[in-house]
Amino acid sequence: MRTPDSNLALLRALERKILWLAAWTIHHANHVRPKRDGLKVGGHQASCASSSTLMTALYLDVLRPEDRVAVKPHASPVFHAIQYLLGRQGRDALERFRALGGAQSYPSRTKDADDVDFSTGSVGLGAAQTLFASLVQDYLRAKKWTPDGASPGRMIALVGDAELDEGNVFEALLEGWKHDVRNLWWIVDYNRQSLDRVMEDRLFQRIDGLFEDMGFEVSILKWGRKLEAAFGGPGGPELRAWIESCPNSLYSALVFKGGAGWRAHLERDLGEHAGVRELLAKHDDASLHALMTNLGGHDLETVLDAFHAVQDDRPRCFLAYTIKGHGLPFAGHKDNHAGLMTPEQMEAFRVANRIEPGAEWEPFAGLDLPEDELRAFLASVPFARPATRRFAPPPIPVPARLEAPSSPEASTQEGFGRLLAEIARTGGALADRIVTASPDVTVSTGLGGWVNRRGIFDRRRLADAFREESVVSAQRWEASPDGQHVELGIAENNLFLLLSALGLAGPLFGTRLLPIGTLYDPFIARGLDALNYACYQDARFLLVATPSGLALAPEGGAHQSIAQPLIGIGQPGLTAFEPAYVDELAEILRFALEHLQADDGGSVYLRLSTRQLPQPARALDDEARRAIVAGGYWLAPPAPGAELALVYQGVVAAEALEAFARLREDVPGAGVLALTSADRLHAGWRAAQQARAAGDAGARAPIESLLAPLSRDATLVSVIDGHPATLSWLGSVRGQRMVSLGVERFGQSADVPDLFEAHGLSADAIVDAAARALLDRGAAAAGG
Ligand SMILES: Cc1ncc(C[n+]2csc(CCOP(=O)(O)OP(=O)(O)O)c2C)c(N)n1
Ligand SMILES: [Mg+2]
Repeated sequence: MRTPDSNLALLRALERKILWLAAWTIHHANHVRPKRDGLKVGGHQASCASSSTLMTALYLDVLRPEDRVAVKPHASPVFHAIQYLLGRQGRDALERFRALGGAQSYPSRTKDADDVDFSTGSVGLGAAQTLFASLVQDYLRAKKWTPDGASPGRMIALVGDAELDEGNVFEALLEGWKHDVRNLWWIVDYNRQSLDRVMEDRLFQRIDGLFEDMGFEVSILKWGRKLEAAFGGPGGPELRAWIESCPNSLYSALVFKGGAGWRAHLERDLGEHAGVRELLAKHDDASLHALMTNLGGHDLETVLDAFHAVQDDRPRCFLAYTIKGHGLPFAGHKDNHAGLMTPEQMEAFRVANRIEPGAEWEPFAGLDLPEDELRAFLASVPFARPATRRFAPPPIPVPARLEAPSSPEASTQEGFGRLLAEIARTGGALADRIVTASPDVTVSTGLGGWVNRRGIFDRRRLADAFREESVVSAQRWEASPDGQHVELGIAENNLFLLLSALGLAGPLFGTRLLPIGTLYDPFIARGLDALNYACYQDARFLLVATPSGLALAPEGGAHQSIAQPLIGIGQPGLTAFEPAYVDELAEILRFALEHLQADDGGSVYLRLSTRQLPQPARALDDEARRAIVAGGYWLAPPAPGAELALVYQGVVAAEALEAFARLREDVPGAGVLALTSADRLHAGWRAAQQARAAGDAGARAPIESLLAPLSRDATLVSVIDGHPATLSWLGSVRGQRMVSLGVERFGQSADVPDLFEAHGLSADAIVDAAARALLDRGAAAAGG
């Protein structure tokens, strides 16, 4: 449906206002608000200017409440300006742009008070996020988990052209094609400038072809109405040929120079054409400049027509030609990315907008339309219709115990597979709302049993050809809209972005999902920024990383993860566990499924292993279960005042226990501390310190209680199949001597005994380390 002409005038006025407010917000933060640290506050006036027409069209005419948008990071002030006009953002937040509690530098779901659908900031991720959100919407619709009759929202990314340099964008596009995603719009703000430079001229052909190959319908918004009209008039064909062949860098330079620059070039290159001379004579410098910069992405009608022309749910790419800094003094200048208007330039811009001094924040100052008309229009825009845009569905109940068939020897990976298969078998709401995903490592990470029961998700129904042909296989891979496993190609970025979208299904679409993603532990590093992004948005998911560490042995050094436990500690929004035994895992998995759903919860990372360990024959009581979730317990309790404790996390339990058996005679009273989560214990320790600092003298952390039975000058020997710094902080809890064993250099192909010996994780190495520490301490005591 075309936008009525009566609305166009209002939209044009508001478009100007939005650019003003965005530029003023940045200016105010940099030049008006008092500063304390001498740092430039920043903000991107040029990036805002190139997006302001596109965003005006979207938010004030095209979007419906069910649509979801990832706004180009550097257009954050434009977004906030629009929200301000719609009455959804306070002036105070704009005045505090980039200050504590104010509007964020880049749109943030969790930190901004207005209605951000997807956080952006790390370029490329927001775009890919919309693609996976559309897959999640399809998943929910296939299961009829969206409200009856509700039309699907469009998942829209407004991206800078340089975002298309990020590899994760292409990984996502290919995956989106495989999953036949729908209702996805990517709008490229094609200003042909990145941070450092002006782009290659022929790039758009690549972009165009690429999107078409990936199943997108591409609309190129190249020329505005004025230019189109000029092309049809005298000198039009020559002008068109000239501008079509004008290199991006020259075009940008002339945009910066303005009317006189255009005239000089056009006279020199096309002056022999009478039509062109006639055309030039019709325009003064200002109007010639306006004509030559009338690109599609700055022409409101062109943009609106393109958006409104879409009648189907095919994925769309709009390549909107724009000018970085359009309408501002540094338009087109190659160095404008971080450029700020000077106070003098801002003053001239204020005058040009007919805004009185002191009225800079007034929503309607300087507009030549009646304020009540503007207000009435803003109140009536479709996007502003009262509607829930952030849902809070109730939690899915998690049973008090998760159980699975046990065996005397097992790996945590097997245990995970069995627990999940058991949930699948039992059924019920919990089983129905779990959705799993894996980047081509479904079976090798233990999800085979789950997939056999719950099937693969696909919008179409696809038979398993191997099964139909009676080829024997343990795996059943039928795909259908009922399936609950999303099989991805090998791209860890995609896994994390899908988990992020699945983990936002509750707030975005009103139906809670419990996403579980599996991958090999070392390859967390491949998608780390996307994982960080998912956590930053407070998406909730369970990450199961297996196998891990040297213990995956023959696969070799590039597969043996080392630093991942430190990621587990260091990553906000993600709680890391590394259990050794399946009964611990069962309790942790139960906790995780609740933690994903708790208001003050978060995502969970389980570092699991393929190494089989003898399982303890024990029944865990409530206290033991609580301790496992809190992060640790004494597997062999120390005598009061003991001089030595062995501390382990994960699969090195076997080596720690063997070392303990050998040390026990010489060091009676020593204990073995089993840790399931250095991350939880560390967080608890910091929280207790902070609580005490805040006056709660009785605050005590679980790790402080755990270490309390030991002598003050006891020695702790820790061991982990990962970086030793994961546990080395334990020595500071009570000021005890600490020896931390772990992995500090790359491994290689070998078996577990050889690797553990080479890296000092064997029982021998643990005994040696303990003996040496005790000797050193004795010597120090004798000397002192
Ligand atoms: C992953 C990542 N790398 C680098 C940056 C720093 N950076 C911010 S914007 C930008 C260039 C953006 O250019 P473009 O996407 O074309 O945006 P626009 O021209 O619209 O400002 C870069 C390199 C970032 N934000 N994220
Ligand atoms: Mg750009």
